[in-house]
Amino acid sequence: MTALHPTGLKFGRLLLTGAAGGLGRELRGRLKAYCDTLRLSDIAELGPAGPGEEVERAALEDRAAVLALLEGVDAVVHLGGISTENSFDAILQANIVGTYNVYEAARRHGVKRIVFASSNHVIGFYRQDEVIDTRVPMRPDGHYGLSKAFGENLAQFYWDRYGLETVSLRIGSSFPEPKDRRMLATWMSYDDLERLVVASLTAPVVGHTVIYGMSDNTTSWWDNTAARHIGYRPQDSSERFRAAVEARQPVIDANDPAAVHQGGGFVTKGPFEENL
Ligand code: NAI
Ligand code: 15L
Repeated sequence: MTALHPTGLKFGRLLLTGAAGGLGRELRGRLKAYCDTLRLSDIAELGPAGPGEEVERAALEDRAAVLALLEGVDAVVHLGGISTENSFDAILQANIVGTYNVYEAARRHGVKRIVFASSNHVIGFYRQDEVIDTRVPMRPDGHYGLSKAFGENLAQFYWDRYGLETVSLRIGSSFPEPKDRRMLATWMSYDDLERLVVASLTAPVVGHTVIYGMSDNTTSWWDNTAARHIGYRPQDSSERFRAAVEARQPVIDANDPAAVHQGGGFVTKGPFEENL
């Protein structure tokens, strides 16, 4: 970290993985205010580097490339990887091997903190009629959720053994607006995403903290009390979209797994079941 910034500390160089994705494209413009140099990486095309940017195309499963990617970096916002359910083999490379490579490179380069994009799918099998905090046992709802559970465990291990700090963001649904009734509970606006990422980067001491990534929604299944020290204060709510969402989507059968579990449709057996 170098100079002081009005909202906290300003970093010398921040690395944003998954920078070509939905959240990455959103954060690309927003994170520049918090660092001198924003290094952007993805397996996909990122376009040319703008002022204060560095662009490095890399596959997360390429250990040597990831080691080079983290050189000279103060902190990482790790969004890269497969972001929905997929085959175990695809998830294994991008999310499990890929996240391991990021942590190992961070350790070797002495990076102090990682903000890790976990997901609500690490707890997808909890029911929608219960409220859970950040300390409940994980109940992943598929290969994707399992890979994020691995990422959270990796973060805990690198904190316990090496003192590398992480905030694991169990993001609900971060899109321009909630797409269905479930997302009225899980939605996080892009402005709140920025608040959450910046709070996670700048909170003085985080160890390994898990926090749910959601706006201040009226319906909520998640309790962030144990993560209060991160200083995240959501300022948006899904409520202004409720009427439109409820008009668009008929009430789902109460016994439909999508209406029963917090992970929604992710909990059902899908096309990616293995037949070994
Ligand atoms: P996205 O799918 O739009 O972006 C992910 C990016 O990672 C893509 O640009 C993709 O090219 C890149 N990527 C995939 N495999 C890679 C590999 N092997 N090597 C390097 N880069 C690779 O996803 P989105 O929505 O932007 O999410 C960002 C992160 O946040 C993901 O890790 C996702 O799992 C997590 N998340 C997002 C939520 C949301 O509501 N948007 C909810 C919960 C978690
Ligand atoms: C996720 O983890 C996905 O990345 C995102 O695309 C949504 O499906 C989200 O969860 C959700 O649960 O709505």
